[in-house]
Amino acid sequence: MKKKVNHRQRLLLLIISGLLVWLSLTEADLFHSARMEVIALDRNTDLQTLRLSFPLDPLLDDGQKIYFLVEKKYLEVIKQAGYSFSLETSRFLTPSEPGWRQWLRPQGGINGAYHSYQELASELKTLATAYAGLARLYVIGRSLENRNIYALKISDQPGLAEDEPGVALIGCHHAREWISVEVPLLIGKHLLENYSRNSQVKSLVDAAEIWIVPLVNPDGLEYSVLNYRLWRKNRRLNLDGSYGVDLNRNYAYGWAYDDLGSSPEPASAVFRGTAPFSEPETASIRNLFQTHRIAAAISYHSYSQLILYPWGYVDQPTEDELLLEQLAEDMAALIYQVNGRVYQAGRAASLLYVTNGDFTDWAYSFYRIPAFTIELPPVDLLQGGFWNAEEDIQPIFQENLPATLYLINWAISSYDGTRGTRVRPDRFFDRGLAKEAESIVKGRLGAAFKGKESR
Ligand code: 0X9
Ligand code: ZN
Repeated sequence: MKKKVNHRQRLLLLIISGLLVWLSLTEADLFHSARMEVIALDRNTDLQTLRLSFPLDPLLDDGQKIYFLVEKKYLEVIKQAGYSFSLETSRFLTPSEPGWRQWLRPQGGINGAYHSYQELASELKTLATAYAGLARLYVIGRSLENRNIYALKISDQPGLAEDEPGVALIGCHHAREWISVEVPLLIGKHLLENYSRNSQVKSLVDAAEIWIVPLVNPDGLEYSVLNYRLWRKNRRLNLDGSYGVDLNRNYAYGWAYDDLGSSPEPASAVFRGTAPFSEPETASIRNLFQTHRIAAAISYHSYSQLILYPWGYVDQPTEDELLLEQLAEDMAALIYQVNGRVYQAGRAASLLYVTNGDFTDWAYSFYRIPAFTIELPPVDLLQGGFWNAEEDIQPIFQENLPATLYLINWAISSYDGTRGTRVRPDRFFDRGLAKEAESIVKGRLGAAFKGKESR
């Protein structure tokens, strides 16, 4: 009996000490336990071949070196393949770095002022109830783990599909980019709270249908909050046992165009999935676009302070380069006026890097609408990367507000009901896609777009 008690006590002690160790883990420990390292390579290295050969997650380009996040298990093979790199993990995640703890241990719970899936769901429900005459909450799809993908529709008659341009404001394709949930959410909140006292807001809400989709990747966000802060993809269990599809490589246009802009390797941070729209999360965005006349879109990401427009899959101009460039530059100027932060405007493939299967290439090509990726602050990893201080949520929202209102206004003033009706089959990679685009576009002209919305 005595022995048994001792055994139990020991077990309890073990559990308690285990818990204590777990609670005292810093983010750096978690980072290490996830078996990731940051490596830096000289800019002159043949990065194309390297990135084709190993799953690397680009983090930062400081002008001399390029930094990548990579699983530890690849380090030796990369070395053996003749690449020289330096290990930089400690530089990025040193608990003694000023401000570092503050990013990672915000007050108000593990994710501080940022919204988890549940917190977002209840905030959206509260808004839809409080502003029933202006907002309706729709579920446009469900994630792999069965979470709702919410879209808050803001318009003067939210229950009706009117002949008005739709504007889609989308956040969090990538789990670790928490700020990208907050910006579209706060923009939606601003429209609702200011409708009755601000004539500019009223005229935009009256004449457009604004779709706020703050969280495309709820499973990924949950994983980032609870398990691994730097998680990027969704939570698909892949055939090789690895997890995740990069949702911003899973759209149909130019999908799998090459292995540089996306990867066929399931373990890669930019794995494109097994087929276009293989993921329910991206399919929910397709669903929204198929059933509504979206005339302009912004997909919020972080970080880098950029406003990017198609093409992303090749460094070539679209037929609407001048318009896209003009809109992006106007938005950048409006952003600059608020807090003096510079967001560079440019073509995605040339200003950042090539991607294929991303949201904006698809939205532009299928619907021929202006579609932008806005990479929110900070400007680089040394300024915090994916960690934005809680106090920066408001300023980042504030600086993005006028630019977003400007795009909504543009969508209204240029709307003639035909945008999205000029798809050209010859611009598609395969005939299946061309056919799909044609039928969608025909549908967009039909009466199905007007009338009562179902939730
Ligand atoms: O890689 C992405 O999906 C986006 N950057 S992020 O760091 N937020 O992951 C950029 C997408 C924009 N498209 C291109 N650069 N082609
Ligand atoms: Zn992103």
